[in-house]
Amino acid sequence: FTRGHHSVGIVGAPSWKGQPRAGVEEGPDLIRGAGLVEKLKGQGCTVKDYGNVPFDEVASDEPVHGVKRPRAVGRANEQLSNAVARVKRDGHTSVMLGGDHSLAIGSIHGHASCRGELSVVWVDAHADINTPLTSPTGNIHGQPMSYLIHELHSKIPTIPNFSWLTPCVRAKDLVYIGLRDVDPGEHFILKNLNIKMFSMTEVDRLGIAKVMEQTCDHLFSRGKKPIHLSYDIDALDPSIAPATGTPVTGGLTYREGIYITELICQTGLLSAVDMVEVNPKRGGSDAEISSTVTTAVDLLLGCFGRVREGSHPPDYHVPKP
Ligand code: NNH
Ligand code: MN
Ligand code: MN
Ligand code: MN
Repeated sequence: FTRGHHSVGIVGAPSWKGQPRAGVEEGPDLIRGAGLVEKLKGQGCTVKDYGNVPFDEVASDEPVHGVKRPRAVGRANEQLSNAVARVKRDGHTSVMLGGDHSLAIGSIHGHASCRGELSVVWVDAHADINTPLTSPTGNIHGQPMSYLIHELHSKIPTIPNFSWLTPCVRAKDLVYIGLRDVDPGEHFILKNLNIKMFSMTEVDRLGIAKVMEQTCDHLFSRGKKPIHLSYDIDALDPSIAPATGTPVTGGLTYREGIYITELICQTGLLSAVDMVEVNPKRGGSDAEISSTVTTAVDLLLGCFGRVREGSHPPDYHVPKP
């Protein structure tokens, strides 16, 4: 009675080390605590929760090429890649709950290791495609796409605990939605590799319906690949999702954010989702935290068949008096 039957496998990735602000590691349990599993089941999904990945401790982790906490982030992503690969082998659509956005490295790599070439839809205020050498901060959550893109491979220096990682996404298979805070090096890369992007300017110009139409046209023009949706909660406007590490004003409305998930669900190609950067310690009040977490849950429900017009079971009958 929703759009098709979805079998969902949830992996929690409670790590903050791709950025400096504590609290984002509480994301997975907070999102579960808001009833994600129950709500997915309530809309007809089969759900298996694989729990949180038990990330290894890393003793000493000095910066390398300016990259902060490389060994912990590298090892965590290797573990996460294996966890997501298992979810995919078991036949589920993978849902990775972060944690910071550096965890997309392991999530996308694990997904690609089972399904081959992917389309990636990256919904974010930020492009997260700095190389270690263009990064203004050294935070790996601003870098994950540069490690994953074939075309950038020669620009990535050797970083400890990343030797397991090989690029698995083509520049033409990536689409950005929601950008409004892009660093100079990132902008050069986006233009140079001709990566499809819908910044907030395009969302304003076209409206979200055309943005999604053109996103699908772009991705499907070279055949249909499984979709990896990587959703940074900071894509949404801080008025709805304030509890996040780097809020940027002028973001997606709740309705635009939900519309993206409804259209991705409708493609029938959604194969993995990341929901990242929910950080309760960055919320100014309980109301701010709960609005952020509720929005994250609603976006995930939209990925798996919830539609705003409502729905009914196929055998539904209006009771006779
Ligand atoms: N572009 C900045 C950096 O590379 C900020 C990235 N912050 C994010 N990305 N929250 O989604 O550090
Ligand atoms: Mn991000
Ligand atoms: Mn972001
Ligand atoms: Mn669907």
